[in-house]
Amino acid sequence: MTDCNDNNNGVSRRHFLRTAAIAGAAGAAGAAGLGGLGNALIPTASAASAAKGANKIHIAPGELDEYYGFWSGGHSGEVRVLGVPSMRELMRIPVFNTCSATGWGITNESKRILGESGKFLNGDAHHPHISMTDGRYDGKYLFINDKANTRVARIRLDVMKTDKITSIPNVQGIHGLRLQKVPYTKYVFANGEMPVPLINDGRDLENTENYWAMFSALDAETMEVAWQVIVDGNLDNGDADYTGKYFASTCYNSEKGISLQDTMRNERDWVVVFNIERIEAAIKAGKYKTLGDSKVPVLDGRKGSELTAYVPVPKNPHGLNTSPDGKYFIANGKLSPTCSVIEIGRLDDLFAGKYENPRDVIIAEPELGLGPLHTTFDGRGNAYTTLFIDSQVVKWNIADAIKAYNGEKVNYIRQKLDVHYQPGHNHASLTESRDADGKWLVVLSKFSKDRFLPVGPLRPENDQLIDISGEEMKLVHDGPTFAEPHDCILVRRDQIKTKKVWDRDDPFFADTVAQAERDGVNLMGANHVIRDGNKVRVYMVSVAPQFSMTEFKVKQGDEVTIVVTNLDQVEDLTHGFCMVNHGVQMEVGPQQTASVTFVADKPGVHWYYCNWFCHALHMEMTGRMLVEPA
Ligand code: K7E
Ligand code: CUA
Ligand code: CA
Repeated sequence: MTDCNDNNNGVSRRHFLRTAAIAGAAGAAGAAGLGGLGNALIPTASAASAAKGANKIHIAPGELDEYYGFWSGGHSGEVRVLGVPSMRELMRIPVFNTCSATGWGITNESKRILGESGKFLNGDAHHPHISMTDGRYDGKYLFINDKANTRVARIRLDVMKTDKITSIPNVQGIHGLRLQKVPYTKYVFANGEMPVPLINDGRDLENTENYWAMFSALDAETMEVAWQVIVDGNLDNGDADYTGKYFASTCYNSEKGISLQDTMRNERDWVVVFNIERIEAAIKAGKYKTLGDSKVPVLDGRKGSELTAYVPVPKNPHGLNTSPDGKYFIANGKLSPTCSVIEIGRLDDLFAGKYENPRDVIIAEPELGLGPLHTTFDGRGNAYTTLFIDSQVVKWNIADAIKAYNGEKVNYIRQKLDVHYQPGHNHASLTESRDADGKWLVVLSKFSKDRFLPVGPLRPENDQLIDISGEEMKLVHDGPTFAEPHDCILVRRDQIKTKKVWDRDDPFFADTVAQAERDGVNLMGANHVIRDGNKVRVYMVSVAPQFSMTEFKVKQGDEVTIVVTNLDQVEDLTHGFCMVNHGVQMEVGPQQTASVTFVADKPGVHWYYCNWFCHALHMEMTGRMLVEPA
């Protein structure tokens, strides 16, 4: 029989998956690996009992969702916008990728934003986070990291377009990315994951003792790197607190190992806590240096520095999450079946040197199951941790976990729910803000296996929606996704305010408007063909279903810039411009100006057409470029 008829055999398939995952991890870990991992024998609530949730999941045709969800696109390099709870995909926002539909990476406006790094056609977007004011989402920006090419990008949420991309110097592989929550998002914090020589120009290749990782802070408005701090080990995931004073990050490679085995040698790695106040004071006092060509001030936060504190936790931790009540940093154990709960209220004393053992700031270390990766919160004192190896989400009570750590006999585990399969991140509605409302939980499962129609060897992932509004978690939806959202963020729909048409003075195309002014061209008016040596700028407007210019003539070898301004003011009336056989395609939204530059290298007749469906006569929305032979 086929896989699909195997439904009542779910238990044994799950068992197989779990065994395979453990075997895989243990094989990688070698003998020292997972042998000592605690038990996972706590009763499991069945996914099959997930019939009715208290929340309404079905969003009827024409109804709107309660939440925006922003999904990172992983190594597709983009960001995706979903409606939650329907899990309908609403939009894709190209960031580190090239987009055929919108012309991201092709248009002049996008190339200016991509800058020099636009030569890279790939990206690896992991962690989307929304700017905050006083610990609440303010809906202004979404920031996201690029692990692949060491960048951080910003998306304007009013138009849902990427508007800044910064390449981070002195580090390799930006992984963890989080924002300052309080008093507002002044800084974007970015973790450099892979240690490299301080000046990485080939002079020092082999001496791994001299490889270092750094913590970077970007100014959220200018997107310039404000400062960096050198750390011991490496940096994985982190989060900021609700006072604005502290940021904490996990380190899985305290060994500064080069091989997998090396990185698992130590029984403990650590959480490093950054003292933002002290870092800012040190910058002000000029106690920094710069490295190589970079002008970014770099501070030394290695062990012994007063800028950082290193708190040992079980080996190779992964996620780090701040509870929405502002009380705890929770480090997820990964190779340890535990989470380590750090009381943020003790950090002042830790930095004042009042603890002999830095682990005294840990006030609970609950045993949760195999492979805890990320934790999220319902705002009611419960935490939800993904268990990668167990393919489960465990709901546990933080206050009870603290009691248990203090020797009381309490069961802090509230429920374990099977998810399908191997979950990475999970994310509860509004969980990174003071407004955590405990309604929905999204679990981003890395494998879908048998949950969907088979589509060849490459399968979708499975983002599952779980109703957490009641005592019991209830699985309500399977959501296949293409490679590879790592993480998502859910925000109430009233917290995002979008524009329906572009403002004519929008900075997104201000450079193109400035060029038109220099050319004496009124972008809203007549056609112009401006020749400037062998550069030709062609200005036209679009009104459905026509381009104002239906032909223009250039010479072979000319560098042609097409500037299209969409005069339509109608909501949702986007035009496009595609020059056939020239690799040129772009979106031109209502009241937007967009431009693209290419070389007219082939003599002859070349048609252009509108590629966004705009009118009954959309097919007829065309024109010709006539290229005279050189
Ligand atoms: Cu995949 Cu947040 Cu990059 Cu964990 S990370 S799973
Ligand atoms: Cu204009 Cu299609
Ligand atoms: Ca380690």
